[in-house]
Amino acid sequence: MTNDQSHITVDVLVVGAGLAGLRALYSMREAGFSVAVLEASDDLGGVWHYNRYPGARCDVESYDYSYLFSPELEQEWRWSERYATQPEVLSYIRHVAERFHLRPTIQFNTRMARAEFNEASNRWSVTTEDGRTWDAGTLIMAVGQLSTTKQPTLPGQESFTGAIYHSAAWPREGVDLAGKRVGIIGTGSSGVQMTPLIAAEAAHLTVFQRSANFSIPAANAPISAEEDAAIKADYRARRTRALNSPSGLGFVPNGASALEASAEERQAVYEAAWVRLGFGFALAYKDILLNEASNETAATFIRDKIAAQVKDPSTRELLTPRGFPFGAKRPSVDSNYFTTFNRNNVALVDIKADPIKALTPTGLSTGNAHYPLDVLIYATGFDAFTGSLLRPDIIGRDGLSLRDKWSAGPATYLGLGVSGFPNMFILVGPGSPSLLSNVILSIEQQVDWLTEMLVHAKTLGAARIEASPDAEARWVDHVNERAQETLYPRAASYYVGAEIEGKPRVFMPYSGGVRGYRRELERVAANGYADFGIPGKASAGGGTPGGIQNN
Ligand code: N01
Repeated sequence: MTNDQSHITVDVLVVGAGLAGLRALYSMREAGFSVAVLEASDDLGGVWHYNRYPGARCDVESYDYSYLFSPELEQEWRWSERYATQPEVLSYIRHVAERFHLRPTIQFNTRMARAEFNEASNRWSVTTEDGRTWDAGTLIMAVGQLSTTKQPTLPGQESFTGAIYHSAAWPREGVDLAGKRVGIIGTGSSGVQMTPLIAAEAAHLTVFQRSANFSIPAANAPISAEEDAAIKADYRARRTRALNSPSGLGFVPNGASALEASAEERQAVYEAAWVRLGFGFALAYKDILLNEASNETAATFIRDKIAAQVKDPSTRELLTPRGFPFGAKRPSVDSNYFTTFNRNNVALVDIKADPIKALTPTGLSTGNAHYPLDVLIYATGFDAFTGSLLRPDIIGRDGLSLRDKWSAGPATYLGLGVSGFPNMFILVGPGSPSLLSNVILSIEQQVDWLTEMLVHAKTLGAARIEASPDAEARWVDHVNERAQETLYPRAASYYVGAEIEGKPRVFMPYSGGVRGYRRELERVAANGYADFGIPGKASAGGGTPGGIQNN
């Protein structure tokens, strides 16, 4: 890295110091590249730095939601619970940064404003909001898929005399909610996680619900010393299972169809999955996410479970998800969410039937009622997948901006490369397993592959790596075909861009699974990365360039 303070030259510039950016920094540095990391915040951790709301917790099991690149790290780190809290995940990330000396390379409080590809030099010129410029051979966008918050502006918001927070911009010092009348808008994973804790602390809680969603119990538990030792003794095998499972979570799908089982058998299988599997419930039968009738058996089971937890009949009905298949919209994994509505200090308001009209100085008004509030919490989610990628100006070849390129929705090759944007790569971007997978495993899979491709290109002296328009078009078709085989497109979710009005409706994550995705990465590598325009011969056994295989 050459550095005159205001103009810095590196081989690789990574944007974002969350789980993806840190892993990219580690690998690129190990491969001998000079690296800088730009981080807009004053600390690392990405979403785990920002989402500090009460109850924030990982809903993938801790031993799977952790880096697998270092067996030593695996053995050293001791998770305290099956599902780690946000503070524990953040301290894990900090530990990784210290242990592998990552922190000194990160430029904190440095937000990328613009990046432009220089066709003569085959390098990116990046400008940050503080006026510095960065010259990089490779630009890696590790900005997260759920990192640009969605905060509706309600009429009268400025008149509200209480406090307003967003779940993903929670004050670091915490918020004292004792004795307060609190409102939460949003019942996705964030709203579902915070509701029980806030209900226990606040004087009164009103949850404003637009849509009910499915939720599976987390079955969280402390990890005993014996359990920790047993997992660590077999950690490699656990990782192999995860790498070969559809979503990288290690659950092996039941090979049977839900429709082949008798009603009694199904009930027993669902009961067993319900008490232990969390997300894995969706794999209790192989076709829950593929076949509507199979899905309905799972959905009915969950609806019954919800009904059994909620005493008041109208609240029960309101909390019951209907009108879309289970799992088509990301389900939550909860701890005591539904039973919280049995408390005397908790109310549920149906804002689909009675929409919010405005905030007033003292609370929130719907068409039919006024709810006095001291604190309003937006748990309204994110501009998913593309929000953070489209925030800076990114200008590729021929003056093409990424915003224009993606005006009808994101198009990528493997979720990693974008035709017209040479030497720029996206981690866990649209078109990759990303949010349909154990994201940390997907990050590592991509980073390892990308590192090898960059080393290969360097060895050959290839200065420009760019996904061909053809390969990109084929991949976009393939992503859509795989999605159409599933029930995912049957819900208005952030998977299809439904969370933001006017956002193009495109199915964004890759639903072919982490193993299928990895096979595709391997095939592209074996072909000498020809679809990325790297000259040279394919290695033996490479198969047909461009021929995407279904796995
Ligand atoms: O956001 P969401 P989230 N007026 O988009 C409602 C990850 N995550 O922050 O469904 C009123 O899921 C919206 O209603 P509707 C995880 O991937 C992980 O909860 O659009 N309501 C919905 O109820 C998750 O999926 C963990 O009708 C409005 C809610 O707000 C993702 O982050 C924990 C509204 C938004 O739900 C996002 O979760 C938490 C409006 N204008 C989150 N706009 C882990 O455990 C939106 N809503 C790792």
